[in-house]
Amino acid sequence: MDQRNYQKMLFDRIEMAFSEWQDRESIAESELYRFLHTLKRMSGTIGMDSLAKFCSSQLAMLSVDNMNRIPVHTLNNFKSRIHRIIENVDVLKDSDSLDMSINHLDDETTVLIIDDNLEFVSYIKELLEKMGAQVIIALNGKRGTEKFYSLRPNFVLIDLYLPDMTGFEVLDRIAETARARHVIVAIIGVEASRVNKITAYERGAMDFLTKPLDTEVFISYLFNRNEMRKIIGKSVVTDGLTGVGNRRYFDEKVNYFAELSTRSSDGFSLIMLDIDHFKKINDLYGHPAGDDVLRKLGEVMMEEKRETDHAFRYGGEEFAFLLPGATVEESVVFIDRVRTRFNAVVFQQGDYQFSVTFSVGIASYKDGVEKLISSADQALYEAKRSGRDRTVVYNIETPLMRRKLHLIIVDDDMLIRTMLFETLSEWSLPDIDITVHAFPDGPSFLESNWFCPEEYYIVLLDGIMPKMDGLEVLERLKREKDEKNVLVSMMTARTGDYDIKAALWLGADDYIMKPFQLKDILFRVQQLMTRIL
Ligand code: GH3
Ligand code: MG
Repeated sequence: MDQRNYQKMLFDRIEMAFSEWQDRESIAESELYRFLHTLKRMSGTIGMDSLAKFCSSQLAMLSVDNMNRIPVHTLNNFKSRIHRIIENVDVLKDSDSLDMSINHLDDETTVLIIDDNLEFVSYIKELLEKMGAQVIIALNGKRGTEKFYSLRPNFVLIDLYLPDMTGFEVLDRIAETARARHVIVAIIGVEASRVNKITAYERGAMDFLTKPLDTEVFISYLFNRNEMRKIIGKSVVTDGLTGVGNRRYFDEKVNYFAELSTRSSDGFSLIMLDIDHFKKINDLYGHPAGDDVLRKLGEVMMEEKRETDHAFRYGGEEFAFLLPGATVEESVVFIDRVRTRFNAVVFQQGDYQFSVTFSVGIASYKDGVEKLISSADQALYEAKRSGRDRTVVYNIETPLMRRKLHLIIVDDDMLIRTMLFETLSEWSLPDIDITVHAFPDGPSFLESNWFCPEEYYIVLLDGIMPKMDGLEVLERLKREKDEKNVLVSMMTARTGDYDIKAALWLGADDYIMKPFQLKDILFRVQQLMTRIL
């Protein structure tokens, strides 16, 4: 459904209200207020800015608490003004994208901001998103550290004083890994004293930025560091932590082998390997212990492979082998050997000992690199789904389960719900089944038996709803289902910092301000999808 249809729905709603008032003597001022308020939100959402502006100007003169009655016949002027605006509707085209006046960062740039000053954070978030970057927010050091490891940002901006620790303590937890991954880490502080700067550099920050930030200086700083990051990235082929090939090198090699096998009859296999319950290891024993596990796995991989095989770190705790000339059967034998050795390793952490397993998906090259990777990935997903610590070989005859992504809209506003539902329902992805669900309120969603542990969820949650407030829904969701496969974006119409802050504290993964435009929502959902899948 395009914007025009939503406008039509909106016009119908306006006409419905007008004709209903027609039959009455008078209406309460509060009723008119609510009508204009809804109209303002919706017209903003679908790009009818002049109508939104008109509503704002009228709202300024009214009060929601006022029980005054307004005679209906005095509304004629008001109605004709709305009609005139509607006749000259300013349709916003989909191509009118975000403000492009500022230069673009590439869309792989992800910035993590660890700071509890919401005014600052939302300002930077908006600025960076306009420039095309992904932005992740953490309001305290603990969450910031977790997000650093799980979402692998390219930039980290850390406030000097956080509610649970200092920025320096965050540095202690991430600096080594950040360095190995060429992540740009900066401390941001109001107190740019000599001692603070020296401590920041000593403990692993690359930069010390002073608050308040000068926007222009900050933008040129970002571009400068981003260029440097890219140049370093291009020249490095090994992963700093584990010593195996990095993701960029994997991309290069897999394309090289694909090219080779189209010219000769030499096939090759891809093994994708993912550590089981790695998050628990981090949670129980700390990230340095997690890093030890990764290092050890890299070591075993390098020792077990043949000279002509290649080992890579594909993502956080996901690794890969490319085995030229190997059949899938040979690949299974090979990975069993790696598995036996790695499972036998006993990790020592203080008084605790633990061992670690991994799951594997294997596919052999047939038609294209993309297909190869998605086949191995699907097989890996099946290995996880069927119990972990095992190998699954991709087989075209027995199609494996496709990943299921659910987009859930919880909003009491029927128009917004319908609009989002219909737009999101038009989406499709090659290897993923997308289902869209819409609920009018929190309880009907929470009680709907919506969750299945092996599937993926993005919840778009309205902030203000009758029956159960959006924040309460969020709180229950995070309390009951704080899973990596459930992401929540809070759609908040409230302007006060408090609500966004409360949402982030409760664990919202993103927020979006209402009134929003459809394209903004789509952009955000797309970003969340890359985060979750
Ligand atoms: P599953 O068995 O389904 O794979 O569960 P999992 O816990 O292994 O997977 P999940 O994706 O939930 O967690 C992956 C974790 O890996 C989250 C992230 O914090 C951690 N991680 C990613 N990169 C690093 C790293 O370089 N060092 C450390 N210590 N942890 C990392
Ligand atoms: Mg894992």
